[in-house]
Amino acid sequence: MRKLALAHVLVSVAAFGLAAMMAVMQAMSRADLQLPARTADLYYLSVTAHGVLMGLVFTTFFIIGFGYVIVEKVTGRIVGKGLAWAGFWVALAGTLLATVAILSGRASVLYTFYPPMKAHPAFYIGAALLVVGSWAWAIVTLRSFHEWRKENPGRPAHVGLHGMVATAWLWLLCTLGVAVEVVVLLIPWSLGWVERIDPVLARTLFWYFGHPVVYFWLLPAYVAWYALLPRVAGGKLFSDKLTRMVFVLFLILSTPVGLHHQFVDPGIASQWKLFHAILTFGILFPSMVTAFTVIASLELGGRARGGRGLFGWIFRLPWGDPLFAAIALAMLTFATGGWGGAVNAAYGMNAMVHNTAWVQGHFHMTVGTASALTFMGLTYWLLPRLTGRELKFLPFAQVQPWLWFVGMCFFSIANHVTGLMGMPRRVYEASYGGAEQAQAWAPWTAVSAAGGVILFVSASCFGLVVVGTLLWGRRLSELPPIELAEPLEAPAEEGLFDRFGTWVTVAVVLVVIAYAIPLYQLLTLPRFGAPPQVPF
Ligand code: HAS
Repeated sequence: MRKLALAHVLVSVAAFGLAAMMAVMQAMSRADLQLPARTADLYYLSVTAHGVLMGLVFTTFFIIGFGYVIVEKVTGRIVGKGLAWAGFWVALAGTLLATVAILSGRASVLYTFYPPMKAHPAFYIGAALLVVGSWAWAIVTLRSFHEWRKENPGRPAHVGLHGMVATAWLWLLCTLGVAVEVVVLLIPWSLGWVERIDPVLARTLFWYFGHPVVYFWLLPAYVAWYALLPRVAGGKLFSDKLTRMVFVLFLILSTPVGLHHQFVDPGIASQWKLFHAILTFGILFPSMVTAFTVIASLELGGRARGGRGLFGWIFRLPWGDPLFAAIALAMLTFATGGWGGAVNAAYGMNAMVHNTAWVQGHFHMTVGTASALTFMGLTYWLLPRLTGRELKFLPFAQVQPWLWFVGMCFFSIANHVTGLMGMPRRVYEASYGGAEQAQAWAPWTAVSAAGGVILFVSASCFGLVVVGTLLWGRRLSELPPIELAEPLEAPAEEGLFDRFGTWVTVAVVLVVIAYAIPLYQLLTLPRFGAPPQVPF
């Protein structure tokens, strides 16, 4: 398993490194700094590469690698290693295909690849292969869980595995949307087999996938927050039952909410947008429960370490441990970014922030920190356990999460503010044609650029520790143990939230209720479709 997990983690780190180099250029470009060779086509090539490599490659490969570690730890095996490796190579081939298409300037369609902007067919075929390869991970995870459950009837799986199983089911359910969009609509259209494409139908299928994918990014981070962090903090998991409820709520609510990305889209009845908005507020709840449960677990640890008074326990927590610091700062950042999601979800307020810099502020605090910073901290924890080498340049690993936190505060807060001031997202021309209103944004975009530079320094520290460990890490006489947190009260037997068959059925029914009629209405409208528009 170690080689399989390590292969995925290393691909994720490579994708992160390439994407981080693009990011610092973008942040400075948005501040209207006249960088050498700064052109519109290079900017959109870079934003596409950054979004795809960070949002779709770094996350997916890391989640799969971490997932195999959790599955093996709890069940004692990986059922279907051949399929797991086949999935890795298919996903890697797809990633390379799409990346070459992007870097060659023939797929500057951003990570959401909205048609009628058209990329080279290799981009869409690569994306499809990445998804198909990831399905192998989901099947291997579910098979391993199933085999373990047959041998342990009635015994509840550790919450770490429970969370990864919920993630695997969620992933299989939500990727159906993007698979249909790419294989049925985009690939034939990009090959010229069909002349026109329906942009709203493509967007609807994309966002069927596009919001639940954020919980594919978040839930493995939550697995680390619930199944590792309490033990690292020196305590126990405050509530095993609440944890299982959280993962089940994400499984059933993550997918039937995608229309909240399309509040301003034509062709979709507002009643259905409102229904998705209501369910979106439902999905705030499991994260609020997470905040409560994880903080309570940390308090148990802090007090076990001698913490006194109302907040004294916070200072007793192991802030010198890179894994702990990364996750704790990721959570703090997510507290802000997550509530920004509630603003996004509010039908009225969304009209103010949609397609503004506010949204990029939101997702750099969520996927860019809640998930990404947790994954960087986990990388420090995984490398010695997968390579048998001691973490190299530990001080850099200790300071890197703080640099990320500070840099992200600069970057994201500035983008939230300029978003509220009306600054659009995804716009290359940073002087906005000299518009007077844009002058007010300039000081904030300078703060955002400074944040981008600090983030790049942090990413460089992360890369230095990873490469240093692989090349020069001292060989350990034995592998550090993989120790999962124990709950305050261990459940004696499986309960309501362990019945995945029931909850997957509920999830599918909710998806049908939320999407069948809007899609039917869309398909029965008179639709004309759009010819391809090749950017640059
Ligand atoms: Fe979002 C747009 C709504 C969560 C990512 N989101 C995006 C986009 C991305 C994204 C990538 O309703 C842009 C897509 C694009 O390119 O157009 N989002 C939400 C809501 C939530 C949410 C309601 N988003 C996420 C997560 C993401 C993510 C998670 C990635 C991982 N989002 C939206 C909406 C839009 C949107 C609309 C469309 C906007 C538009 O119009 O374009 C919720 O799930 C958030 C719930 C979270 C909380 C916070 C709980 C706090 C916790 C930590 C507390 C811990 C502490 C511990 C304080 C309520 C769990 C500290 C203690 C110590 C001792 C350290």
